Amino acid sequence: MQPGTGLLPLPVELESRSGPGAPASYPADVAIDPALGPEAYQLTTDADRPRIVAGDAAGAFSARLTLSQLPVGPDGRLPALRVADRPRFGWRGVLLDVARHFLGVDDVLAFLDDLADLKLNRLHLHLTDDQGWRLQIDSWPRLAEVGGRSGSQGSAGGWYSKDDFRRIVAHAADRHIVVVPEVDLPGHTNAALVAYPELACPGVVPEPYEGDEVGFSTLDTANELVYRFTAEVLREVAELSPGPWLHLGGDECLSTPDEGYAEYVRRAARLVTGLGRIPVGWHEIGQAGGLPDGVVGQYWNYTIPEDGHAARVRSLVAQGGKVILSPSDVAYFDMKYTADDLLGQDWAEGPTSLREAYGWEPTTVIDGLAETDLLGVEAAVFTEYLCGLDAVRSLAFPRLAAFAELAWSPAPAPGQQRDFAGFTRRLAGYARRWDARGVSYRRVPEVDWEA
Ligand code: TNX
Repeated sequence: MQPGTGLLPLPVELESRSGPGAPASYPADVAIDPALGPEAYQLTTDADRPRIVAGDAAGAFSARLTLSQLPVGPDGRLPALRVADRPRFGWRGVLLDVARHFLGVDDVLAFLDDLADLKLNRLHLHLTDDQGWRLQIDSWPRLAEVGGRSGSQGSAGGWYSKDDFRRIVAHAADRHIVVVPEVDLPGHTNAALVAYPELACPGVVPEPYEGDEVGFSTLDTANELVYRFTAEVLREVAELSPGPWLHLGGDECLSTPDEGYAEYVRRAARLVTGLGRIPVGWHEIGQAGGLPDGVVGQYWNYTIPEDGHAARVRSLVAQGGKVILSPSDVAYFDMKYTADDLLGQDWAEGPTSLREAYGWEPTTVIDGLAETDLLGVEAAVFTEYLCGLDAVRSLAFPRLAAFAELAWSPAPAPGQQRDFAGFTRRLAGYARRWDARGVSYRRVPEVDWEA
């Protein structure tokens, strides 16, 4: 038993396949039965040796995780129980913004361990923005070498070599997490324009940027060189990314003319499908017609949409697209917890409490969508003001645990709410795992942490 925690040893102390967060070799009898469905599992602990039947390898991974999280009695024995479990949503994602404040590879690997322990399965890496470009691109080397030098608030910057990026992807894959790389285009491109001013509109002289404004930068969508740039960058990103999705951004292009925006997004999305990948973009891309079938839109406006936003999502679905929901008033964990906080933003309808992070219902956000239009949900941690892993974690946790439960568990019965009091009791127990691994989290007053 883990001393003092009342829990089984963490995966870190098991004979795990590849280090912390990978409970891959916890002793159990495992069988795969595809009839159970993707990610589903059954776990039975009434005999000497736990038994697992899983729909696939991801389900078996989740089963082992559940096993490693069971409380053991004073005699060191597991409780006898039978769990039949499956996730509500196949896409349970987190966006990590490494463009504003860069995070080194080891920090990203540690964050992946945090996500895996909550059965989250997508890491959306926001790799480029006005403040910095964070990935080596051989055909356009100044992107990293020059665009990688800057960061928010005068931070040092940095960038991932291709080997760095492969390490992140492999560590994620060992935990059944798919990395979704985002190259934010054609806006949010100031760092790229500093590296290659010929991609900017005539007369624009880009300078490194450390602030938190958005919408001021754009590639020149009337310049054919921009399309060659886009094709070469996306090709290299695809080569590094075995997952099915490539995120091309498309948000807040306030300086891009509407027609140029629509043409650019259409062409960039086609480039992605030409690389054998599924294009993902922020929900604004729905305003461009002619998007490829199966395109994915990520919704970032509020749980009660402002004018025009829901229409773009519906337009995307009408073109054969699917939706990921990231309502910023409940799932952006770079927001403050309370108005008194010093750290965090508040533009998304004010602070976001743990209760708000837990209490929303995905199917009611955009009128006219069926649950089958939803690929899933994603939380976000943007980092204009978050420097380093501890800051990211203390804004993400415990809200990300609330999000993970909402992403995994069945919808509450009609007219019912999720049981917040029950969640906070379970959370107090779960937090011992964060304590044991030294993960920073906010001890919000809604939870009795000593219970
Ligand atoms: C909005 S929501 C952004 C990001 C910022 C974030 C800060 C969206 C698609 N873009 O550029 O970093 O707010 O909370």
